[in-house]
Amino acid sequence: MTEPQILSTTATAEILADKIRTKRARVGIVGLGYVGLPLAVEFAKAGFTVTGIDISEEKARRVNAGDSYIGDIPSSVLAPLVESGKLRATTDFSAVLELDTINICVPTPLRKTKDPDMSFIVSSCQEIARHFHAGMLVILESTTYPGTTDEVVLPMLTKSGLVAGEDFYICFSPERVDPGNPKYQTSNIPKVVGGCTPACTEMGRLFYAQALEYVVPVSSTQVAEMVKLLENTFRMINIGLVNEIAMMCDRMGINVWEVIDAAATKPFGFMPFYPGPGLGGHCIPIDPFYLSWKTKQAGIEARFIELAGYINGQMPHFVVDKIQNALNDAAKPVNGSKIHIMGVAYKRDIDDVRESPALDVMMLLQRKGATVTYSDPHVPSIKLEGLELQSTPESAAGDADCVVIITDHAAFDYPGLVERAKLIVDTRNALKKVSSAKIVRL
Ligand code: SAJ
Repeated sequence: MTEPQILSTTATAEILADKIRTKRARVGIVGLGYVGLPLAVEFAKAGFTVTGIDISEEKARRVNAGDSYIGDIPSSVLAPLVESGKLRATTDFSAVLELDTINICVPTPLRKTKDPDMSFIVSSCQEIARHFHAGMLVILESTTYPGTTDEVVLPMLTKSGLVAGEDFYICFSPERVDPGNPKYQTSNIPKVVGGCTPACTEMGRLFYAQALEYVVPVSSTQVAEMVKLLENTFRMINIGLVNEIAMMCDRMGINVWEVIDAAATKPFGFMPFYPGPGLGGHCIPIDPFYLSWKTKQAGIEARFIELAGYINGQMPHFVVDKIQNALNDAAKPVNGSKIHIMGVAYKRDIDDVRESPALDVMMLLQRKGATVTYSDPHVPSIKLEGLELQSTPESAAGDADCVVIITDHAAFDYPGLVERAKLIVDTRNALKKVSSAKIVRL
């Protein structure tokens, strides 16, 4: 692709663009989590010298020891990059003085009030601004509401008197990392990038093009910020829709799983989503509320988001009702029953319990007087209302009055479970191929 001449308009642009093209640019990644560390590795693999900056001494120590804590990055990939000097980590932000580019990959959680918690972005930008200098490219990757880059990050950098698009370059680029995805990893996921000015966008495009396979430049930071929110709001709302369909089918005695599988045979105009015990993870339940918070400021109610949030939030209660009714049919009250949960991670085959609906279901059951245990090969222990619970072997399911499949890990022995369990509530259709009176499906 012949590059537009926009980067030859100023000496600053030409110098930085040349450093990027020749891989002499010194790359900085702030935030070495499931987004930042894979990104740092990709640029180090592409030949750049990369400095990771994290507030965690432990993360910095483990990176410098070539000891990966991110599932998608084996230590066998990380260690050689560290040994060759291509990648190092530090907790000292003064490293910014020596850097040419910085990607900010810090968390953007929600507060309890469902308002955006911008504290990680603000604190990292405050540190960056203290050592910021002319000729830099700064790219925010943390998922956030449209306007954050221009309204929050930019002013913290222009305080230096430097001008965006002339003295330095600033962009937003949404992270699209899907932990554990065997097919799509950082290098081959199309990378959207939008800048505060056309020169910023082009500098961001040039930067990512050195290490990633596909780059998608867009016209502004707001477009880039909105792209991510549309992607994840789309998912959240469609999951909410299928959860509501599941509740309708339940009331009408229709097998929702059969309905979805048959609908999915439509070769166009349909995309299957599946009902479940609720919406977990650090993206899908969170990101849409960054959008609804911002639109509320603009006087627009994000009604779909609020409604989907409500429906998804109802699913743990719906599952507990199913369990209560199933036990009732066996003349057993929840109070005093032993209930064993299979899988507590927020989705299959991962170890992350953030926002996991399993925790809500277990808490609701405990409050009704049940004795709750769990098995999860990926999650050795959890904290439930302040109490630590250890994962127990699957064989414990045989002692329970009711077993509940909350997360359908591939590692589970499903035939063995059907054999030993007295009663099973299956919230994931993990036992779709098994017909047995002891199985109650969502
Ligand atoms: N879920 C359902 N029904 C579905 C799909 C998901 O109940 O049909 C539930 C899951 O069990 C989980 C939650 O929703 O509790 C979120 O699941 P997810 O599959 O969306 O997985 P995440 O949270 O890891 O989402 C990430 C996102 N990636 C990024 O934000 C970069 C999302 O955009 C991806 O589409 C998703 O991975 C993916 O496709 O795996």
